[in-house]
Amino acid sequence: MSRQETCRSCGNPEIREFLSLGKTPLADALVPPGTPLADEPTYPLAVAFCPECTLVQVTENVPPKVLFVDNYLYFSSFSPAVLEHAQKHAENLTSARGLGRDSFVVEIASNDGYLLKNFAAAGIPVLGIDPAPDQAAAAEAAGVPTLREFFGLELAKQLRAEGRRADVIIANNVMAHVPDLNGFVAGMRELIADDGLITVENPYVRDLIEHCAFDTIYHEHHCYFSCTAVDRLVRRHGLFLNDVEYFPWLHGGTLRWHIEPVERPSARVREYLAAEEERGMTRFSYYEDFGTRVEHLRTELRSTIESLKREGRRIAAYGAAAKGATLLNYCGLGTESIDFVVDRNPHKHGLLMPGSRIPIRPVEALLEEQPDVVLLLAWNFKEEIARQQAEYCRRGGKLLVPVPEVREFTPSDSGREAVVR
Ligand code: JHZ
Repeated sequence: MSRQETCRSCGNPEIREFLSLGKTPLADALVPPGTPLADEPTYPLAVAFCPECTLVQVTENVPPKVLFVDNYLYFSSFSPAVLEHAQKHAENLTSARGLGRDSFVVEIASNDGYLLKNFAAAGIPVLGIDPAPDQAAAAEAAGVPTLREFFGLELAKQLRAEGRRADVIIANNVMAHVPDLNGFVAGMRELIADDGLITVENPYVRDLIEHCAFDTIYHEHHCYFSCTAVDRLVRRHGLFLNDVEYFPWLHGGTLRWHIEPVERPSARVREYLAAEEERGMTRFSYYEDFGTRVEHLRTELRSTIESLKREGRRIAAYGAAAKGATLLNYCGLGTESIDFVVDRNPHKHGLLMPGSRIPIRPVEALLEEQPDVVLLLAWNFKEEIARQQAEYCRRGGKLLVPVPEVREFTPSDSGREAVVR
């Protein structure tokens, strides 16, 4: 556990803090019942902006083993929408890059093999890299050879010394998760073939700020990226940001960056970089009032929950998500207002949400108990959950989304936030 005094990307000692969410437990560290409170450590959770390279970052470092080996129950395969997104990505890469039996595709943080299994099924050689033991075992069972390691320069050098260079490296929701950002990118440069392609996905910091998605901030997420921050980061390692795709529905707004050892930026990348400058995202003032907006959202959510409780309503929540832990802890919501949380992932059942200690149950509990209101902690999957919970809603149940504002969500809602460019 240590405080980050300098920028994780460019080393600037003058990073400027703009948000503090107080001290929170680790968002994915679900708690076995009966655990004494003293055994659940909390850590300061604050966010800063680097005026040099524009990177937004948390200011505390929790050791990666504590985050991703000891306390990690996230399995990528529990969302059909994520699986479909991964399958399309594999198909597009296979045809765009002409991948075949002589190619080599590496995924960093390959989790349970949700993505690489598509290449493997097409006979394309793959290697997953993931330190989380249960997820790696699930990947192996799905036909995805997996190295149970953290990725960085050292591992990349080792693979290269064995004569392995990747035609494609995929890094989805992992570049934000590494404390040593430069070591991670240097590792990708080491491993990628000179004519290879790296694709990196992460939630877009613009959506985080503009949609007030403060709950996506937790210790696992060391960084929150813009195109400008990615561009400056990868250049330092002889890599170039050449294209970008936007998925507004994925995790509240996700960018996929295309990064290569040669510089050939698309018109789209240039537009994104110019738009970020124009919007002010490269300056501190863009982030300055975020803390106040987050406080307003907390007040709004607390007063909605309090008035529902005054009316005698029973409230449950959907999604034992990491972001749910941030939301519940920051808003001070616990078992006095929320009876239980449901989740599809059986590894989470029987455990308690960190800090708030709300019990986690299978999704079927919603129809068994028919609470009046379900707070969608996994609001990023609201359409999918609403479709799946049509019967609960038909019986009069209400779905409540907390972000970007507190409101009821009905299955007929398109629910998709406008694409802000
Ligand atoms: P979900 C994850 O964050 C983890 P989390 C990670 N740290 C990351 O970077 C971000 O995503 C981007 C369940 N579920 O994905 C599954 C259902 O029960 O929003 C999960 O436990 N039924 C790598 O943890 C939880 O909800 C469903 O129908 O905040 C959702 O977690 C669906 C779709 C999901 O993220």
